[in-house]
Amino acid sequence: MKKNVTEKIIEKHLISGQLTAGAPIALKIDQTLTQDATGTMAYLQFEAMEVPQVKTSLSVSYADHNTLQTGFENADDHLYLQSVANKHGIYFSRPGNGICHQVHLERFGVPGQTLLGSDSHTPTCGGLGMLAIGAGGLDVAVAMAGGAFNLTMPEVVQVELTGRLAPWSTAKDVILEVLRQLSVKGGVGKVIEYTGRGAETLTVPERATITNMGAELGATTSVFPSDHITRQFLTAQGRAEVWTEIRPDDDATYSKRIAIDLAQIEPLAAEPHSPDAVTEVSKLSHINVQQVAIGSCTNSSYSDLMKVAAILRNKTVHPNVSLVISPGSRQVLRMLADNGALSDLIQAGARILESACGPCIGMGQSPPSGSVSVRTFNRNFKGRTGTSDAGIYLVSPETAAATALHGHLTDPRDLGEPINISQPDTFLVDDSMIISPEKTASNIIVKRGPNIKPVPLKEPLTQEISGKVILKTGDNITTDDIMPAGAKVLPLRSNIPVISQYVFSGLDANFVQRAKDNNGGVIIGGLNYGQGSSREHAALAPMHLGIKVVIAKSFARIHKANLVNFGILPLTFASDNDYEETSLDDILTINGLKQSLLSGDQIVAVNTSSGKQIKLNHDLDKRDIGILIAGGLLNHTKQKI
Ligand code: MIC
Ligand code: SF4
Repeated sequence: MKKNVTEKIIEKHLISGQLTAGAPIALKIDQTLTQDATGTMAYLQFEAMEVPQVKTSLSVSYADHNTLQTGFENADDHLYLQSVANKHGIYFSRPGNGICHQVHLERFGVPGQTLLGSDSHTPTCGGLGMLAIGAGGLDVAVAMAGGAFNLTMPEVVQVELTGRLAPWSTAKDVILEVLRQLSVKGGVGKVIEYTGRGAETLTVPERATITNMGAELGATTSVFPSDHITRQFLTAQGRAEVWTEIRPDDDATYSKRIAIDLAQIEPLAAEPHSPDAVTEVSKLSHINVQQVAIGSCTNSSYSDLMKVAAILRNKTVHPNVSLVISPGSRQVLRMLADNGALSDLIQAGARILESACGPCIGMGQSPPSGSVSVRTFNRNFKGRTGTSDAGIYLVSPETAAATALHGHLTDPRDLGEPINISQPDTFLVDDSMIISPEKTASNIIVKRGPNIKPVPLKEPLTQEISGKVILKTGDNITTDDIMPAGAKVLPLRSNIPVISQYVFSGLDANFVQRAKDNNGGVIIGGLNYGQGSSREHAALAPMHLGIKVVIAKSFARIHKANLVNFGILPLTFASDNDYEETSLDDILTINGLKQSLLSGDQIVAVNTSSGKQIKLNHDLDKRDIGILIAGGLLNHTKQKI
């Protein structure tokens, strides 16, 4: 059979199942990554499995999100992460070394291997020809313990690239175009595979920008072939030996084909408040801008920032704009420092932040009230910056730099002569901020600060579930809505009882009180419920508040898996009418639930307020049902042992 890149990698890692879209499959995981905001929970769960050393070929723990120390919590978490990594055979990338996805691309990614990361932008390494998937921390913990990763065999969509990008058009504009065409739910259940002669004109960091932001399509992952461009990049990183060629067979088949002529791509922007609200930058020049933020795992490579430096050289940032720049890695920052580009940025008035996620996750640099912030990041969900009435536009580094100079959204083509930055023959390689684990680790003491609390467990599923509807939402609810991040809440990631007090706080300030008054309850959601991040806190914290079931029109992949992992039932409405007719404060009762799940019978909820019956569906497989009945994956694993 002719195979595409995705099928080739999956086939090599298949533990069970078949390459038929929609079927449950289990994959062997070669590498894992975690970051500090999801890592503490992942390692607490890994410790509970009592496996002395990780069983992957490589596991790396990064500290990149929680880098503002306004209290002891983040610093304590970093000590925990460093010591637990040291004990269990995990590399630790110290704070300041860079954003997990950028560093992993530079230093660890291997074409043809699988990578599971507790962060939704793990697909960044798809730019190297890896099958790189984002998941909840518990799934990553299981993979570190040697377990398989279970998922639904995705459909593979081909995006065939032809032509070459015009001057001032960028890889960011390519993924924004794909988002415009497919929307934030268009990738659910799919892998987006890029092919064609156009792909060969893109460098690995450009490809990584595209695969990174494929997360915003809701896709399982995105992938490019591994070719001579991949080999050049790995050689320049001093890692030529890990390169292998992986290309789709001629006549490989795909479930759908999208054709994009790179030459037709214009500078684009995602308007507030969704990454798929895409329009041409040239139509937005009337919008005045108060903040520009350049960086994040999408757009902070060496060439991205070199272009920004070249645009800003010998100029000054517009007086009404605050420009902040967070380089993606210490490698990038040092190279800019060594060749003088950092000086150009500083001279122009850029505020240089450390190599970390920073403003992208609301760790500082919230924009002013009612302002416009233009960012090179991947998410512009309302309130994610920490300023709920700010409008965020997502653009390329070139558009961001042009905008910083002019004070209004600016098409970079207005800058005139294009800038050419060639890929370096060698990157500056310095792994001294990556700590290798001890070989004899049994006597290492894991440091646990007072904010680090055990992972709560749930009771097994009961035959009957009954609860009040305590929230009804619209479509595309994000995990930022469910479990906000930002400088205030992120330090609480290791303490579920405390962080639970913030569930839905940006959307409905009374939600937590209603959950407490009603002993939990039911959440009603629209389409694509739980889009965005991989944070399992968006399931764990509602579980702690007693939420038993979420009934939505449809779910985002990672969030649905997290709900199952923590014993919350993800059910869907058989008819959209029932969504319309279910209201806040209705009492819903599902009888014979366990029985229906096991037998495959229709699940029916009775709305005791109206007397109406509501037919509910699910696409849970046997394993998911076993996990839900046990009250979550931790209970399920314990029972098995
Ligand atoms: C994000 O971009 O939202 C995050 C913060 O990186 C999350 C992970 C988290 O919430 O810790 C993600 O994308 O998975
Ligand atoms: Fe960090 Fe932002 Fe990337 Fe998430 S999207 S990993 S917060 S840089």
